[in-house]
Amino acid sequence: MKALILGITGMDGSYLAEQLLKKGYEVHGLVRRSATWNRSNIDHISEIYNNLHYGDMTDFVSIVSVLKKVQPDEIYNLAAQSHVQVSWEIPAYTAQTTGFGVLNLLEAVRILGLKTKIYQASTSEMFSGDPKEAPQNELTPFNPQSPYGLAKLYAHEICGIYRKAFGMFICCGILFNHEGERRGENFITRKITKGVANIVKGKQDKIELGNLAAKRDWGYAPEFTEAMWLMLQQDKPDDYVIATGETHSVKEFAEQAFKEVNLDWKKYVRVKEKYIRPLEVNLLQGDATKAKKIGWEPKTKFKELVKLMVKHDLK
Ligand code: NAP
Ligand code: F7E
Repeated sequence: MKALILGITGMDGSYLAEQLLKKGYEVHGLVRRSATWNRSNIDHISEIYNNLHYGDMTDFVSIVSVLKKVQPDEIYNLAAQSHVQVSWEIPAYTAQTTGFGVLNLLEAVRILGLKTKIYQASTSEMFSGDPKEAPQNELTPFNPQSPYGLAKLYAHEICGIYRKAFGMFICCGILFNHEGERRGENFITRKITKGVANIVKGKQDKIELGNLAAKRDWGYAPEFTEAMWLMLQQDKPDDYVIATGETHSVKEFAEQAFKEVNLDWKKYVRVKEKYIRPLEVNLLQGDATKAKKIGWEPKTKFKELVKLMVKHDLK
């Protein structure tokens, strides 16, 4: 089996590449040209050195060219401008990459006449986060609160339309927040765990954060990337919520992370206006009952997740 991972240099892409190689796949990846090295998450995976192809989701020609060359059995589209707050600063670019880029991919597969199965990385940011709607499942109405959420909703809906219209095998995983040792350092969990480690090492004296009240359903990324693969192994394509079912506030995450090193979070955390978003998704808590039916269940829960991330950053 041959898989192509779009977004292979990101957190999920790198975990998924390792997992697919273990399952015996030939793994290919799309990489962007950048002036500085952007492959630190995959540098250790020697099996894919010769299978990395330059391209960009906004560049249709490059997508067609890579697909024609690789002819994959499965495509995992994890490529996106994935930062919600940044999407307020570059809304048009976010729409082009995270939204319209997916249309480029679907059209390329369709025009080339490939029978490739496609996984699309949908997100809980397509929900409003209104506490009255929690826990959210596959039937909860979408109502995004950011340019990122809206771009992902376009991608999600166009996948559904191509699945119905052209019989394409496309699965969308509506994944709730998932974190890990390779999480980008400007997402809240890693910002906190890295900050805690830096405070212990004497490299930083405080952590500046935005909304401490927002609640998220945080899981462990390698378990979530396993769910992506599982979806594509089913007889029929479908959409699935992937989540732990637990919800915790940003404040609770900070409190727990500082507890790991016996420090009081209140002495080190400051609220800074610039990290508060124009609109917020207040409460996310996923109901992954449907995914359970295909054999997926979360294993790592909140405290264990905080512990493993703090431990990693203390090294
Ligand atoms: P990430 O670490 O930010 O990785 C994003 C990947 O997309 C990187 O490899 C990046 O390449 C690539 N990329 C960005 N713009 C691109 C473009 N125009 N063309 C080609 N590649 C591009 O994201 P992640 O946390 O692993 O998440 C994976 C996917 O799941 C994303 O689509 C994200 O939106 C979605 N998602 C994430 C979560 C979560 O909690 N992590 C939850 C739900 C959905 P560079 O390295 O070159 O920047
Ligand atoms: O924020 C609050 C912030 O940036 C989580 C992406 O992977 O998951 C991620 O999106 C919460 C929000 O993730 C800071 O306001 C407070 O309520 O870690 P985050 P996100 O926005 O939930 C979804 C499912 C995705 O699909 C996305 O790709 O934390 N918060 N203070 C802060 N957040 C950040 N980043 N920085 C702060 O200082």
